[in-house]
Amino acid sequence: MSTRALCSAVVLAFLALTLLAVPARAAGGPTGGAGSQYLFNDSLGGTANRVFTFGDPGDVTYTGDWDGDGADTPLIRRGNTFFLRNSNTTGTADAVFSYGDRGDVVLVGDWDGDGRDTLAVRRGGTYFLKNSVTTGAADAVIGYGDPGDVVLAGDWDGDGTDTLAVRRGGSYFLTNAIATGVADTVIGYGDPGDVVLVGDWDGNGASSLGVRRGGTYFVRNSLSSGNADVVFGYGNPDDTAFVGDWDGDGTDTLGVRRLAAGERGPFPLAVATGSSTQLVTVTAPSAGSTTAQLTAWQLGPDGWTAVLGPVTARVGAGGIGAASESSTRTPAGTFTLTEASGRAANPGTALPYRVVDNADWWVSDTTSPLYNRYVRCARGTCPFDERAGENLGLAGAVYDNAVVIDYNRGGTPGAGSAFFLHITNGAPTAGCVAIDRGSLTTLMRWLDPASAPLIAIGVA
Ligand SMILES: [Ca+2]
Ligand SMILES: [Ca+2]
Ligand SMILES: [Ca+2]
Ligand SMILES: [Ca+2]
Repeated sequence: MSTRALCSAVVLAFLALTLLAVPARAAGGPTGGAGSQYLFNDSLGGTANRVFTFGDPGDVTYTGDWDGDGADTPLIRRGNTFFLRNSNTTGTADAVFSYGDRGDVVLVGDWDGDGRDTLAVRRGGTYFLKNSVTTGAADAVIGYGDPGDVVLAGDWDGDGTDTLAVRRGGSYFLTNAIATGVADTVIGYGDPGDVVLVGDWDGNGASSLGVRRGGTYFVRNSLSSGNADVVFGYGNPDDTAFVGDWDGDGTDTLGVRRLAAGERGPFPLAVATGSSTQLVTVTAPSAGSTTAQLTAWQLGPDGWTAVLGPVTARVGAGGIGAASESSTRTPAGTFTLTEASGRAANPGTALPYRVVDNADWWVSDTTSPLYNRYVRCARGTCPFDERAGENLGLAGAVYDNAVVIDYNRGGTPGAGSAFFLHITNGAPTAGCVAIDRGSLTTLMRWLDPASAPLIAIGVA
């Protein structure tokens, strides 16, 4: 960011789903994802021209211009210890320092305009800024926005100094001073559910906004409402993606982070976490096994760590693999977790939760346009074959609480329907994942829509 480029941690959206939550990370924040492999591209569009490895696959990482040479490079965080690298090549850390407390939220920016990026720690609406990548106390303390705000860092006026913006839905409240105060500019861009990127796309020195929808990026070169100036594709829809000036030419472009060949990070199976910061893994020892292990993982200050489990899970009587309406296999793959329901009251999940009764259904009629959707209708009046529908109220205690596994939510006929993470009765399931009631309650209280939680199911 010495060239007033901005690095941003961008979050992967699952835009096929309308229940998308905006993950809380934003520009200046961590890159997200897992893997030691970085694929940087010096152009908007095209393929990566810098591919290298750094750190461990489970590390939490950032990017910035630590040495002021104009090029942004990676930084690993482990608690309150930081390991920086000054070139986009495979190698070990060039410097190590400590800042803040283990649990702090960290932002990257050039707070004093000297061409070097440094850290700020955020505690609610208060920011403790440091102007060197060295161990020591904060150089400045400011307040901005509200504790719950999504915060971006950028050089909005092109004066060489990064300042803050808060995002509330599709509106951005920008300030140009490192001082406590009110917004200088308010603009609208994109939709409230969009993943936002901050960068200097045209090299004019000032940061502006872009949004990501799947693998397509829509960037704008001015801080004003309007249509995208450039639209391009990069990487895979399940990549995390972030912004930086990898070659120091003054123009920001994109990078992605992935598992290197043979890597699976701390997880029991290789999974593309994108920019999600919560992951549930469900792994069985063989494709035919009906018993699996469930573990919950969180990307935090120490990287990806297990926060629940492993606990025993029962899976489909047909094991794990390709799911269909005519099998009892649990679908293998990685899926979002965006909503929950149950016959009982919400046990304390932040996911959208629906209390169900005998008029609540999940449609398994492969001939219905409502296939693999939730529908509410009184028994005997439903616009689908009720014999091919799962009545959520009549399903018994196993459905006292359940999280929907977003498999086949597009409703491909016959590809399988009604997959949930629910309470076990000790038996194999018809394709769901089932765990004990206490563990499910703990898991549901942990699941946070702002972390875009995923479930990865497979054989390992
Ligand atoms: Ca640099
Ligand atoms: Ca600086
Ligand atoms: Ca500025
Ligand atoms: Ca560049």
